[in-house]
Amino acid sequence: MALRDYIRERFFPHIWCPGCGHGIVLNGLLRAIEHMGIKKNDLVMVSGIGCSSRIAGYLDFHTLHTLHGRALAFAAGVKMCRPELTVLVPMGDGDALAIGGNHFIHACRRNIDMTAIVMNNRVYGMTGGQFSPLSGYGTVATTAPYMNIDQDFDVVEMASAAGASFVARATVYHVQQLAEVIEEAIRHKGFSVVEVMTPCPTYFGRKNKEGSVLDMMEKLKSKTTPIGSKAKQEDPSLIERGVFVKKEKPEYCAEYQKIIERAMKGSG
Ligand SMILES: Cc1ncc(C[n+]2csc(CCOP(=O)(O)OP(=O)(O)O)c2C)c(N)n1
Ligand code: SF4
Repeated sequence: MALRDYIRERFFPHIWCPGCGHGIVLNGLLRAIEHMGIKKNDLVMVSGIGCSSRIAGYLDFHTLHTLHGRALAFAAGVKMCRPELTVLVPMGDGDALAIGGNHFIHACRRNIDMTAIVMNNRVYGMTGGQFSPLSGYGTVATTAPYMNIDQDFDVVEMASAAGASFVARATVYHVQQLAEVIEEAIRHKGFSVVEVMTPCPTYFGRKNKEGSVLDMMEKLKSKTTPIGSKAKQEDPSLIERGVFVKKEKPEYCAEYQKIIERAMKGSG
């Protein structure tokens, strides 16, 4: 199947601003799906609301465009009913960790076999640049014109601590690795989280004087490094990318099936 066959061309042109990284995530996702040869009917993409969540609308799978922050709850319902399907959840950082924070930590804890792609642009893009739990202390946003005093979450640490069995970080600068890590996440049996660092030049970039889109992309290159690199030892401020957690853990749907079988036998 060609990449084009997975796209709903009738919904184009897309809504994203020039330089937005979300299109690169869409590209990485499609390359991973195409490489794995997943059939359109075997994949369900569930999203909430946000610029990032629009990905679900542009792709020709079974898609649910649900409520802001609630995508993982809907996705869990789909997966529990049809565990044989691949379930992917593209999310914004606000969607995943502000309004959806509770769903996020419990999805990690339960280890349901689905993949959450958290597009971290450190801002609420769709609604006009409010700060998110990922913006970070000292940044500026439309709702923090003098300075944001909220500390940020680290998505990787949070997902790992909450129990996700696959946790990774990628960037939209490193496109090849992005597709590879998404594929590894989809193949993993359990709840997978991939944080993707991606620019919102329109709100985060402009407000925080990050320069042009190219400057923002350059920063993704120069401020990140592979896990455990020598560069990290020399400069601890670098952000690591790669796979942080990959472990075997009972998967929720499989465990639930065992309970159904026990109940059918009538044994307590
Ligand atoms: C229940 C609810 N609350 C608030 C909103 C408004 N809203 C829509 S998208 C959004 C934030 C989007 O930010 P993020 O999830 O980080 O994605 P981005 O647009 O940056 O990709 C908000 C607050 C909504 N649609 N529904
Ligand atoms: S507002 Fe930001 S996140 Fe939304 S499309 Fe524009 S650049 Fe992308």
